[in-house]
Amino acid sequence: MGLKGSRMPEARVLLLGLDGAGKSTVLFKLKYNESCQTVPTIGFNVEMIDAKQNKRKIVLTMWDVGGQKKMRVHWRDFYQDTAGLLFVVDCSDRCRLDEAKRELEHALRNEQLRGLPLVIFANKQDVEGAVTATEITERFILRKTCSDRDWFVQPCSAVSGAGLLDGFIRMVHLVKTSSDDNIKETVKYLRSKSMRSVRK
Ligand code: G3D
Repeated sequence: MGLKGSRMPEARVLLLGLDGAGKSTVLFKLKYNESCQTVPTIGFNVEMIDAKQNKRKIVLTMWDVGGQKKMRVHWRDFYQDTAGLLFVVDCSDRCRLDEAKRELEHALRNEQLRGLPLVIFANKQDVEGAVTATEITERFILRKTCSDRDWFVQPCSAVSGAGLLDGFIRMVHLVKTSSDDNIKETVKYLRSKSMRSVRK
């Protein structure tokens, strides 16, 4: 998606996770610093959040796609042009960790997400007995599964906001913006042109 009229470089980030993991709560807390009454996401929520990458201003367009089983088949419709993946895990729900792992692995196997940075929000850390970020790293075998990409597991509580900004900033620094790609394309084009003129 382009930002008509905006000169700021943009990166599109996909917020995925099982239903009830806390995706919408994460998104609204990050955007408005408020908790809100969420309803199951049928379709998607999208918010633009301003950020700073090094010293320049960028915009992250965050897509929160419904996590219910019937919605997961549509996740791939959102993969194109994605620059980073935020995967939210409900760490208080031990029974669904394997399901979350399976869905994450399935998404990561998609060619369109190859090599893209991944930040996992190990959410609901405020709940007693919640699985820790270290346990998520081990249970999800992330060192192996994500050996071909940058990844990070951020413990957080979307309700209190603890850890959210840290995870968000991590993503901001890992994503490539659309203008980075444009610059690379331009450099490639100029190089090929100069090579042609050298050969003449
Ligand atoms: P989803 O968008 O991934 O489907 P939601 O998930 O954001 O709708 O959150 C599902 C439920 O989990 C909500 O509670 C929400 O308040 C709760 N939740 C989200 N993040 C946290 C957290 O960090 N800690 C705790 N304790 N709860 C959280 P309800 O009761 O509205 O279903």
